[in-house]
Amino acid sequence: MKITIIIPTYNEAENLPKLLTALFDLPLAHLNVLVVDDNSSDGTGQIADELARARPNHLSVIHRTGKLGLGSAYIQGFNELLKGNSDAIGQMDADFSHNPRKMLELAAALETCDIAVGSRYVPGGSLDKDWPFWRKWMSAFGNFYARTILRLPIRDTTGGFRLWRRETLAAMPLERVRSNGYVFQVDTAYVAHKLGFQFKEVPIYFAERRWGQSKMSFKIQMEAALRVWVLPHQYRDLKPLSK
Ligand SMILES: Nc1nc2c(ncn2[C@@H]2O[C@H](COP(=O)(O)OP(=O)(O)O)[C@@H](O)[C@H]2O)c(=O)[nH]1
Ligand SMILES: [Mg+2]
Repeated sequence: MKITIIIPTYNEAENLPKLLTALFDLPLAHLNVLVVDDNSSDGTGQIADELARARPNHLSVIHRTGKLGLGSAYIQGFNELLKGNSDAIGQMDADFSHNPRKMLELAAALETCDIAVGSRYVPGGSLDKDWPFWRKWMSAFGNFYARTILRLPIRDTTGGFRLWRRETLAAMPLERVRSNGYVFQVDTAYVAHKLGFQFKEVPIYFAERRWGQSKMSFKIQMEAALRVWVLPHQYRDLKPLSK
């Protein structure tokens, strides 16, 4: 199975080289990475280019003009990879919140489902042990909110650690996805669910980022809170695909 992982980056110069080393050390025979960098001011894009020169067949980089958002970075990455020959397409953050070794478990889970999801909210999953109570509560509430309103069959709806079968993404109307912040994860899970695709959740420990700053903002949270109510209307025409 040829897996390509998309890593969106915005100011991840410290994290990206270490993460790529960890990923390419995994015992996965055919692993590629696509970095989508939004013209980071800390030089992440140039660092990615240098690393790509060292691994021309396994690492490629898309450079965008500025901070255009996580959702649009993934959509651009998905569209690019759907032109190629990857069997599975992954998503993960650049900041080590997602343990690269868990990609092995996601890959194993994908054998028997359409989308494997790294999950903080199934037994065995958890949030950073040093997070204050209010942060844990906000995260849990956001998940409960989206999952309940949209009747999603997964516990972790906002996480960004996933592995998709190529055919699943190819069947999705990606050009209709408008969510750009972390609600993008909810949006794509909702579309996949409405089309009848099957998920499997793999428990993960979500660690706080080791270097750099979070790009989470009040604006991104408001987008999420409101968009959850718009999605059922936006996708009211979607029906399970007959397999
Ligand atoms: N290309 C791109 N990447 C982004 C953008 N916003 C966040 N990211 C990346 O998305 C991932 C998750 O963002 P992060 O700030 O860690 O979010 P948090 O974990 O919720 O605080 C990281 O790899 C970021 O570098 C963006 O606008 N464009
Ligand atoms: Mg993070």
